[in-house]
Amino acid sequence: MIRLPLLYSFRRCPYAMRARLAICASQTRVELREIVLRDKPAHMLEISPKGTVPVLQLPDQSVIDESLDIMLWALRGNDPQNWLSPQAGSLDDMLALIAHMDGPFKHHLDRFKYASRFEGANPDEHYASAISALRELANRLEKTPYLFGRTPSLADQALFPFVRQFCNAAPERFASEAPKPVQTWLSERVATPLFASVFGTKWPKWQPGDEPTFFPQLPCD
Ligand SMILES: N[C@@H](CCC(=O)N[C@@H](CS)C(=O)NCC(=O)O)C(=O)O
Repeated sequence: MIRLPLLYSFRRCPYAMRARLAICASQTRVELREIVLRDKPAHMLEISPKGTVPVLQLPDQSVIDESLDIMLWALRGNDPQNWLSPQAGSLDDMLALIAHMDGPFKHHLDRFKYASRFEGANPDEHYASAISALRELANRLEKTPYLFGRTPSLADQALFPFVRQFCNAAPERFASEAPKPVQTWLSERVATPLFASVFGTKWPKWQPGDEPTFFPQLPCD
């Protein structure tokens, strides 16, 4: 029997979402184990003690437990839509933008969305700072339909799950305050069949002994 990579995932987590997007786009198949964050499986913690999803264990037992590394692993294996070779700019340019958004933007997003968990956080200030970070995306999206040119790339796919999370934290405010090109870009990303493939199914929580669940269930568009 051919062993598939094993992915510990959580459907709503934007980091896990970006990993599933790249797994789909690279036509990779994995065994998916859906977890809940408050009750992490012992095997997941054994192979990745830091306790975050996504975690990918390869058939040779090696482990990749950073979402961006999982994207790069999948796409370096097969990249039929050229996510790693954008039509404008380079992979390094995309990684720099992703790092900026994973850093400051996510920092402000969390302090807006979960203000009560951060002592002294002023949600309005963090909202404004997150909107400023989105202006950087808007500057690009005013020139081309996607962040690095005329076709979607790694940067679009790695980042929209976080912008979606920010939008969903306060949809009306996002509609009035977020830059319009970012709103259009986000609406288009979440309407794709690819997004439906990674988010449209509600997987039951995995328990040891369960029959394997394969992801994707069908080839992704
Ligand atoms: N840098 C990690 C971050 C992953 C992460 O923080 N995932 C969240 C869920 S969205 C998590 O697992 N948090 C652990 C917890 O809440 O217990 C990555 O890119 O994979």
